[in-house]
Amino acid sequence: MPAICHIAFETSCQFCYSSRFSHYRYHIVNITILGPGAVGTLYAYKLHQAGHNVSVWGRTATDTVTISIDQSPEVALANRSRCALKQCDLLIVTLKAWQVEQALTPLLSELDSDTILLFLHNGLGTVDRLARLLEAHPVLLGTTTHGALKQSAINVKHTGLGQTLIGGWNDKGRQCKFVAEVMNHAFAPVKWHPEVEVALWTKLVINCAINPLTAIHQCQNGQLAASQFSQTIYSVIDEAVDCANVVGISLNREALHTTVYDVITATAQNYSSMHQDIYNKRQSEIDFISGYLVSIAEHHGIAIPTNLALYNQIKQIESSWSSHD
Ligand code: KPL
Repeated sequence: MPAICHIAFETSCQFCYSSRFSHYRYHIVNITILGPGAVGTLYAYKLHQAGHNVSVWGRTATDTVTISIDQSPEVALANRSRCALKQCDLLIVTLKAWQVEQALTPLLSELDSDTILLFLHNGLGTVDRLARLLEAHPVLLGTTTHGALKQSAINVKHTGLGQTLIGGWNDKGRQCKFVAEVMNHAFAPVKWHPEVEVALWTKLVINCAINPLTAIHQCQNGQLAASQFSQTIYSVIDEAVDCANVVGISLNREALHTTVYDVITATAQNYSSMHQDIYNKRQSEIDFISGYLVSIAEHHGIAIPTNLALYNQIKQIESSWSSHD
């Protein structure tokens, strides 16, 4: 049983996660990172440095993996340890959105129902697909603006200091505000967002505007500031706001236009994650970015021609690899 439960029983609280925090802060927390890519490795390293008991669940079949950030010393973490999984208080899912369902489903039966799950990836829709399987767990969603680049199998470069916002997806998750403090202690700033869906939708709109265009035009984010893209970017945002409204998320169009252009400027030298995926002929997260809007639009009978066209273009590029390679 995870350590968090012992703490709860010691304090005889009634399934109230938040009241555990004052005790939790002084305990080592068992954390597993599912998907130790660039962002996952960054968190694994920082949480380990802060004294938590961190393991990873990666693709390699080795019992341990060695990681390092920038020039810092290497650390070895347990990998694919079923024992660590059973003891896990917090499972942070940093896989690509399209990998989540397949990778997480077989692991869920190994977890204690008190294990907190935090989903930290681009795009939306993964948790909806797993909703029934997740209902016993406290579930959190998050978004981060940290920049990270995997330089080798073991080293990750922290390319840009960002912030992480997390919040509850279900009632049990909404009682887990203390997780933001645990994580903030390890890798500040991590903030609790009482309406995390709004933050995730904002990030979704940024990704819908930047990612497919940079992948299709094979350019850095900053090149989207050119006037030739402005009409498309404005339409992407307007259509996304219509989709958000129909599912009860209120977004401000004007504020989003400013935010998208701010991100284009702040990340001008970056190649978006979708650009990198398409460039390297890897499956992109399009189904959970523009594709998420497309599914909402279809369900509610809304026309989103610009997002649909970008979605189809990326899908076409992806399908051309299997037919020609
Ligand atoms: O999240 C990103 C991504 O590349 O996926 C942005 C914000 C567009 C930064 O590149």
